[in-house]
Amino acid sequence: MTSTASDPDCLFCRIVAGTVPADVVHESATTVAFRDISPGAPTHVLLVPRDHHADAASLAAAEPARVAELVAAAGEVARQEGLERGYRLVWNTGPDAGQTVHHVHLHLLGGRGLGWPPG
Ligand code: DGP
Repeated sequence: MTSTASDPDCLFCRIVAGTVPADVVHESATTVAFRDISPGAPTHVLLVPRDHHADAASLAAAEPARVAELVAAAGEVARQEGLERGYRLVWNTGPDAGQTVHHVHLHLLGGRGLGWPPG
């Protein structure tokens, strides 16, 4: 499944619906942002569209404005979190990138110096 309003078997659709708890830090009509359960940095937030899309390219093809909304929301969360020194945005896509949840999510990482290239 690549695109549908909601997939009852999808973990992040369930977080969006509120049936799985999460530490939500930002919400809009189209976007939800919540803390990663296994943080890789002092700030590690996942930003997702409310509608189910498998990955960033699928979202960009179906609803390009949502991509910009996620990036703008990440900027708001970064301000909220005091990340004046910078932050990293990551879209893991597919198995080689380690994508484990197939509802597109933008990782926002910050709060420490981040190495490059990532592992
Ligand atoms: P990725 O590897 O890019 O698919 O990232 C999936 C992220 O989702 C990973 O960093 C851990 C996070 N995650 C997995 N299960 C849960 C959960 O139940 N709640 C929250 N808040 N995050 C989760």
